This record gives sequence, structure tokens and C-alpha cells, in this order.
Amino acid sequence: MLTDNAKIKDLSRDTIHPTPKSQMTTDHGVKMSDTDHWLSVSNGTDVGPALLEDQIAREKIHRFDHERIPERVVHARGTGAHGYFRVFDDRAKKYTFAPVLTDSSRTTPVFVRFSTVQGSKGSADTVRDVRGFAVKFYTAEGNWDVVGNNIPVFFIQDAINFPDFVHAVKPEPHNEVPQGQSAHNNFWDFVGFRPEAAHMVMWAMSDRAIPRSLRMMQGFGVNTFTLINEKGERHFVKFHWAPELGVHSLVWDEALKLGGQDPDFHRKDLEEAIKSGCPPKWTLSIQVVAEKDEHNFDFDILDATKVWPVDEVPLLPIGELCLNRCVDEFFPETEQVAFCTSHVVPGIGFSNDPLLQGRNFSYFDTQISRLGINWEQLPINRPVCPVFNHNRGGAMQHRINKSTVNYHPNREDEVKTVPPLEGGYTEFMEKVIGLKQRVRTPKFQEHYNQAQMFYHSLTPYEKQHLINAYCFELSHCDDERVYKRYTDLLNKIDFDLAVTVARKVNGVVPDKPARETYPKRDSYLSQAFFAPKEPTIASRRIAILIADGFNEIEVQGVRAMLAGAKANCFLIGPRRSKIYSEGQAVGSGTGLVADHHFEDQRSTMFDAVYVPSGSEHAKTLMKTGRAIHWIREAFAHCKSIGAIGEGASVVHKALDTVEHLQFNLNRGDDSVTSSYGVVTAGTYNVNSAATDTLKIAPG
Ligand code: HDD
Repeated sequence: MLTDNAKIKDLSRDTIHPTPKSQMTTDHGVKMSDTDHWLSVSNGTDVGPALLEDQIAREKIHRFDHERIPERVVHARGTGAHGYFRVFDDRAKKYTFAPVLTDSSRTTPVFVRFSTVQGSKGSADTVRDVRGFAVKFYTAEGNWDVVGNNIPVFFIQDAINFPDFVHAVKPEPHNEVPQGQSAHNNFWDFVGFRPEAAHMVMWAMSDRAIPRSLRMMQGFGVNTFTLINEKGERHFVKFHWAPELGVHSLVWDEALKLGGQDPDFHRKDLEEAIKSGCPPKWTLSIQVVAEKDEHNFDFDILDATKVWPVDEVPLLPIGELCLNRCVDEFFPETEQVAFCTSHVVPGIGFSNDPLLQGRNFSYFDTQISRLGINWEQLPINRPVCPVFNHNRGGAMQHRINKSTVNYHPNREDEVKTVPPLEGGYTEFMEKVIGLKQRVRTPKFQEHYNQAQMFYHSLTPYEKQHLINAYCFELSHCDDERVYKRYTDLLNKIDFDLAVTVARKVNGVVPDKPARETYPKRDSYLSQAFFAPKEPTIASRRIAILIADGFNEIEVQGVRAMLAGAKANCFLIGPRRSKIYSEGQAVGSGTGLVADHHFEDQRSTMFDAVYVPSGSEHAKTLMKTGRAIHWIREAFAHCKSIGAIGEGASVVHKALDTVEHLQFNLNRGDDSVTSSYGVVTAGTYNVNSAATDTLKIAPG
């Protein structure tokens, strides 16, 4: 696997490798003999006053006092990884001359940071929220940042509304509540007043906002950018990332529980996948619209609250992103990485999308308060190509320019601008005529068509989840002006949706639809569209529930097969120590050491559960409330459950209230039964039974 690229080599200049032989020094390099006792005056019996002269203690405390920097004003909670990007061939050459998008002989290093938007740095990973998907490409022509989300549209159309939107969604000003969620008066108040948010709110209430994994979500550049080709022609473009593993979500109950059981669920999942040899991959596709076709749509293609339906503007897959290396240290890499939508490379440009225009100002600005004016010199942010210019000074300047001149032009003929044909960035010459005014043009004033299209493109279960989410969130609003206004607005999207939600939350129940239904549908909008090409259980977490007396040979066999399919298996038992196998006396003989006990890990953290055979083990599990709860909860969350022999009896006991489930309870009957994702086999058979279990496991 290619994990050593130009950026990793570049970072190695600043990477320190402490060893047991490393000697501890002060920051000014003097070796230290004691860092555990503050220098004080003592007579050997009594504690005396501490001395300020202790430079070692002072330095330690000073450094500690200033460890924190301001967290990001939004997207504070995040996790990142290194990787690479490669295009398949030069098919994008028709649209751009940027080598990063056209030269298949290149491997471009990337750093990706995923994030939630609302919560603080220490909030939980699985909250209902939009996920940030920010990609920094370290190209030979300079850094290119695609600062996107896992949802293709945005809440507002014009960047000037961003501070209002963020104030409204963040914890309320009087009591700093709530953390990591939009279920509060201010958010719903704001979006009730701004119908342009209706479409994005639908997405935020859908399963997209509770992804199973950062590796199983799409990414979108959201804004409309432009591509310029060698002939000087310009196309509008949207960027799409599609995960190799398909798009999958948690169910709400899981997301809520994980928030407490494992607030780091997503960041640990990313690390586990990379370290276990399953680096996540995404395909980059572009949608392009020629300049001449800009106005051929019933929406404005520069409006970030709209998608470009794929049947109108097809996707062109052009390359692959792979994240194959975890960071060495969180703060210098993931915390200090800084993205700017304004950072593009030759062949890529902006559009007049009013949200993008404002973003292009905001990102550089925020890095100044977060990291200081020289933030681009930080190791994680610096380009892998040479940087020369006459920008000087500023706090924390690292570069030493060996020159007598620092201006342009100069008598030394040093550091000159570069003509466009030799690689200098040049803006596309766009004719612009207009009156200076504060406006929203007519097409920017239609807000419900695509909200309807999204809703009506979902599968029935996605719709149900979305309705549940509206009910949950609006029930958390206790100001009736807020929930009445919003339920009233919902009727502009769908009558049945509005009636159901309004009845549940005491909103305005409509008696007829507020408008005609927009007829378009787009199956691409449902996440069901994104099943993986090849069903796989690679990197999925499978729990094997065992107690003393379990069938070890069977467990070893099934575990080997699951490992062969690259799943991550974990033994869960009554204690985290040896669990003795069938026929062995407890306390002696063979067995396996459980990775976790029933209480410290819960079914929510796994994708599937398997209960092996073994009569004593089965008896114990049946008597263990937590083990029974494990199986019930996994079933309720639609996880795959596999069981063999007496293990099937345990599953049967746990699920005895579920109608229509069929089980194979007779040991000796080696046929396989499957019902509602529960797969049971009478006996363990390397060649048939367990193999069938494996096939069905992804659910
Ligand atoms: Fe933003 C961070 C994505 C609109 C201003 N934004 C930030 C990050 C992502 C996005 C992924 C985290 C970057 C990281 O990991 O460091 N933002 C978006 C998307 C938007 C969007 C997809 C709509 C298309 N943002 C937006 C607007 C503004 C900002 C309209 C301001 C006018 N965003 C910021 C910011 C942040 C930020 C305040 C906070 C930290 C940072 O930039 O580096 O400047």
C-alpha cells in the first residue's frame, strides 16, 4: 500500500521520533535532571515556599497554560487521515487542464478532515448533524482544497446569512444549550423564517445526518465551481465523492445510545479500518454544465440550495481517493489543518455562486484568528511545491529569505510572476454587466420544488425515519410560535408529512396541500442507490457472544472465515479474560480470551452478532440479561444475527416475542434457516453452514 508520498516525506522534516534513549531537555535544549519537584526552600522536614526562579517548572506551566487554541467556529469536532488521489485517465481533459484531474501518471497526496458542524470539539460523533468532508490536495501546482459536506446542498444561499444561521444552530446564547444537536427553538425558529433552508433541512432530518461510518458517506463540493480547458472554454462543475462501501446510516436509537456509549465511535472506526488494512476509498465524479447552458434549468445552477438532478446532468467518474494513513499526532495535523475554498489551482476557478464568493473571504480570515497569519507555513498546510513571494513577517514567521530585495519588480530580477502559458494562475475573463444592488434574483426565490423532489425520491423506510426526526426535533422546541410556523411550512413540501408531524408535535394540522407537487424524482437522492458494487463485510465489526462451555473449534473456524473476508471479529464474554471451551473445567484447559465483556461493549458498536454452539455456554447466556439484551437490541437495529446449534436456542429465547421467525433448534440438522436477517444453522459445517452465514452477514 502506498502510504509514503510527497506530503508524508515533507512532514517527516518536522516529525520527531522519541526513543527510550532520548534525553529530556528544556525547550532551549538544556538537559533536565528533575521535572517532578518544583524548586522550593525546605529544611528537609517542612515544606517551604516555591521559588519563581525555577525556570524548569515555569516553562512546564507556561507551555501547559497556552496549549489550547480557539476551536473552529463551526466544524470544531473532527478527525483526519492522509491518503492519495489518482485519476483513472485523462477523460476530464475536455473540461480542464489541471493535471490533478487529468494526469493519470500522478498520485496526488491528500489530507481529509471529517467533522460535525454544530458541536464543540468534545461533542459526540454520532449526533444528528451534517458531516464536513474537507479534502486538501497537495498538487505540484499548489494546494487545492475542496471544502465540502456529506450533503449536496446548504441551508442558505448568500454568505451574508451565515453568521445568523450559525448563531441560530449553535447552543442558545442565554444558557449554552444544546450541545451537538439542532433540536432547539433557535434553529427551528431561524429555518422557519428562511424557507430557502427547507431542502437542506430535509437532508439534515434524513438518515444522511447519522452515518454508520465516515467511510460510508458521500461527499459533495456543494458549491458550483468552474473548470477551464486548454482552449480557454469554461464549464460549471460540481464535485461528488461516492464511497466504495456504499452509503449506510445508523438508526436513530443507535445514534442516541452511541453518543453516550462511545462518543468517539466514528473516529475510532476510521482508525480501525485503516490500521486493519481496509483503507476507505471514494470515487470522484464531476457534473459539468457548459457556459451556454447555464440558464437551461428551472433552478439557478449557482444556487447552493439546489442539486443538479443526475438525469439532467450526468455524473462523470474521474478518479479515486484513498485514505490509507492515520495521523501521527492529532493537534499538529488534524487540529492545525486549515482549508480555504479560495485555494484552487490553474484549470479550476470559481463561479458567481453567492455562497462561494463569501466563503472565499471567510476561510482565510478565520485561520488568522485560529492559527495566526503564517498558518500556511505550518507543516500540515504547506504545499509540496516551492513557495516564493514577497509576503514577509507576521507572528511566527518560519521562512528565512536570503535576499536583499522583498518587493516586485526588483533590480535583482528575483521572484518574478509567471505567464499563464508557463503555469501562472489567471482568472477567466468573464463579461459582467449589472447594477450594484442587494438582490436575490428570481430563480433564487423558489424553495420547495427540490425539497419535494428529495422527499418523494426516498424509499418508504427513509421517509419514515425522516418523519420521526422532524417529530423528535420539533418536540424539543417548547415555543409554540416555532413549531407552529415550521409545521405550517412543512405543508408546502408534503401534505401527509405535514399532517403526521403536526399531529405528533401539536403543530398546525393542514386541511389541504399548500401547493401542487413538483413531479420530478431522482433515485440518486436515496441512499439506497449506493449499495456497494460487490457486497462485502470487509471492515465490519462482528461480535461473537461466548460463555464458558462454548464450542471453540467452531468459533475458531467461523472466526478464520470472517477474518478471511476481512471482517473484524471480537469475542464478547461475561468477563475480559479466558473463557473456557466446551468440555473444559472452568479455571483450567483451553479457551479463548474475550476482547470485551457484555457490559463494556454494546451491540450498538457492532454490525452483526454470532452465537456459537455449546450447551453450557448457551445455558449461561440464556440466564444473562445483558446477553439477551445484546441480541434483542441487535435485532431491533436490523443487524445480522447468526447462530449455530445451541446458540440458536439463545437467539430463540431472546427473540421469542418476534412472530414468524423460524429456527433450527435440533442439533444434528445442518440445514440453514434465514429470517429477518437471523441466520441459524443446526451444526457447524466448514463447507456449508458457516459459509452461508458469511454470505448473508452484510444485511
Ligand atoms: Fe464552512 C469550516 C463546509 C459554508 C465559513 N466549512 C468548514 C468546514 C467544512 C465546511 C467542511 C471544516 C473545515 C475543516 O475541517 O477545517 N461550509 C462548508 C460547506 C458550506 C459552507 C459545504 C456550504 C456550501 N462556511 C460556509 C459559509 C461560510 C463558512 C457560507 C462563511 C461565510 N466554514 C466557515 C468558517 C470555517 C468553516 C467559519 C470554520 C473553521 C474553518 O472555516 O476553517 O470559516
